Amino acid sequence: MTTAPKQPITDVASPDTPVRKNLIDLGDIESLQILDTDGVADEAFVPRLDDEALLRVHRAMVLTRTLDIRMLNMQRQGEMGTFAPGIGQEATQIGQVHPLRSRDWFVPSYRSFGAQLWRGWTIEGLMLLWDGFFEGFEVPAGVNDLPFSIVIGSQVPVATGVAMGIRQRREKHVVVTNFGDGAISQGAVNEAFNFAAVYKSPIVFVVENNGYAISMPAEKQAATKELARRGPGFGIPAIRVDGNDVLAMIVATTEAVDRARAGEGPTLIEAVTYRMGLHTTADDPKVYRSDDEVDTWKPRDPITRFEKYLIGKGLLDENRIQRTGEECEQEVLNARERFRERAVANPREVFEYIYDSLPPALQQQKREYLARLDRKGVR
Ligand SMILES: Cc1ncc(C[n+]2csc(CCOP(=O)(O)OP(=O)(O)O)c2C)c(N)n1
Ligand SMILES: [Mg+2]
Repeated sequence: MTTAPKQPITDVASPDTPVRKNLIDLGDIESLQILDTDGVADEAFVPRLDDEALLRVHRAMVLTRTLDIRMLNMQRQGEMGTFAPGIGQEATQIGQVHPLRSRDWFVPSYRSFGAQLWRGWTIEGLMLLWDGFFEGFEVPAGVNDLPFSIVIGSQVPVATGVAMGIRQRREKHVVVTNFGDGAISQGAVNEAFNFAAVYKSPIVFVVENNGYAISMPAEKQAATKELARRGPGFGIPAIRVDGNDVLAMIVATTEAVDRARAGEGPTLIEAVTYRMGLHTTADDPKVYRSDDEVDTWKPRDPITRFEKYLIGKGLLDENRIQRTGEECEQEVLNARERFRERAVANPREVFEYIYDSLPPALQQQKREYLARLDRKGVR
């Protein structure tokens, strides 16, 4: 599929090994890396983006991380519900939606802040959503995305159905859907692969191999280390991409989206990345992985790596990096104010919206609950 010659990418199991020296023999599976850990690009493969577009990608990654960190603080202070941080996966996130047009479809899993922000979801909307307000699920005007799914892999057959519909209606839209190294074990995901391939559906499957499904390491999840290998068995061309290299993600996704739009069917992109932080705010990864392991991934941080590249091109310097960080922080804080204005819970609503008429047992619970609120003086 890609016209680029094969590029080695680092073996996931040995992240401390210098990137270009650690070849993996993938046989018929192509792999792609453009930026090395020093931020030096293989210019032959760099996507054609002007300076402004490159800086926009950088800012989007910084904003994503800023939001993640701020929301973690809010959660620890009791102002946010449980959520799934994506620290370390920013390049995978921005790269996978970069080539999409507004009327294309993005059908995400729950760890997709970066991609959703790029698609136009608002920061306060995402905050509302993760704080349990249904208003946060409203899809932004102008895009065709679906809200994320927390039921592992369940969004993948839905996304495939959307893509099959697009083809049946002879539309030119494309679907990108993402899911994890754990989700790829789900039967429904594999059924979706088969449907997509047989019906040549315009869909790009992005499996974000971040090393873990909660505490389950990827090497215990699947006997095949390279998840991209799942593609060819279904008749789906696949590529293994360095998911911490935003340029490689953009190139791979652009080619896959172009193929889909041209009627050539699905592609599977394995984005090899690492979840630097918690699975969710309810998780403590220290119980199942060492700090040393996490440290080995720090030199591959997708943001600092891209910054090194942009500094080398003369587009960024330390001052500008600092300014971008401060601007993103301010943007998130402003959104937090708007979130606070809207995040006013009405505890009397908890029995609404699910049943048209409540079953007797729930009617009883509702009466008891409302009486309790009355007793406590909760309005
Ligand atoms: C059907 C289903 N089973 C179990 C869970 C509990 N669960 C939540 S996240 C998760 C792990 C998913 O790992 P992966 O697919 O690698 O995605 P990641 O969280 O790493 O992004 C599990 C088992 C769930 N949400 N849905
Ligand atoms: Mg995972």
